[in-house]
Amino acid sequence: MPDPQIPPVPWTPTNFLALPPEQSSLDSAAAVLIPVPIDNTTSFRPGARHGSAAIIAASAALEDYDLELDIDVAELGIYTSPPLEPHVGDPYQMVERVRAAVSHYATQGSGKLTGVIGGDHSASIGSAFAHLDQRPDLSVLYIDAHADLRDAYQGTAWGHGSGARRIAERCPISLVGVRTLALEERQYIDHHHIPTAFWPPHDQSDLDNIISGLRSEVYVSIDLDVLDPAEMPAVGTPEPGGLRWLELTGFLQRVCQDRRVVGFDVCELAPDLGLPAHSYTAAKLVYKLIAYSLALGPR
Ligand SMILES: [Mn+2]
Repeated sequence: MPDPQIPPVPWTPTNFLALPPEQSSLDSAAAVLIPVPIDNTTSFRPGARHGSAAIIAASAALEDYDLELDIDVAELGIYTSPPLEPHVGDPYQMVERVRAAVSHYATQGSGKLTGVIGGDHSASIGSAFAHLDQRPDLSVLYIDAHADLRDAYQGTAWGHGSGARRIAERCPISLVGVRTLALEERQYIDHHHIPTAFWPPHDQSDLDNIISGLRSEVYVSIDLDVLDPAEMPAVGTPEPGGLRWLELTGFLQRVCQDRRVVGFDVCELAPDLGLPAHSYTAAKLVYKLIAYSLALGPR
């Protein structure tokens, strides 16, 4: 029996959004987050291995109440898994490790929205594959400053420069935000008719066409470098001329209203390359994606 003379100790939970057990247990959660602290395939500036921990730490400062949607996001229930152990011997083994972790939670019928917090963007491959294993009719929406369509880069076919290519070999993929790419990638887009909204878009219809081309169930992969470096410099490969925060969240809101988002990843935060505000921005993007998917979308 607790001693009524001793007040309960107010521990701060260390999960996403610092939720108490009743809002963060796996049973009660509508969303699952899996931290994947890897950056061994990063090609320019490393540091994304610290991204997931920084996002979870920053998320403690987010308000549970979301003004835009007028809902309490904590009430949705969010379970944060322990961080996945990196495999640094072979990038393909890491893909398989992410695939196994996501499959563990995203089983058919669980109904839970399953998200990966990177880590470098190679985490998207295993995560998307896990969903595709169970939902072969999925579309993948790949939001990134880069096309990630190289067949291989720096000696591996399973690194962060080839994520969209590996996914495109298995299912329809649409790209948004691309503003730099190799000739090989440009030719792949043209030859395979990959729907792509380059940035800046020609007009609003570019994004309308991306959404209308998506199947009813969608996996969303976000490389934070799609944002303009003015708002998100804490990434390994910053690229000028990107989306602003309101452009990205406005687009995601439309996607989540029109399609059933079943899984996602948010990758490439390298917190030591930016300010605390940038980790907070990344945490808020994860929060918005969960809220839009669960509160707005068909489920
Ligand atoms: Mn990128």
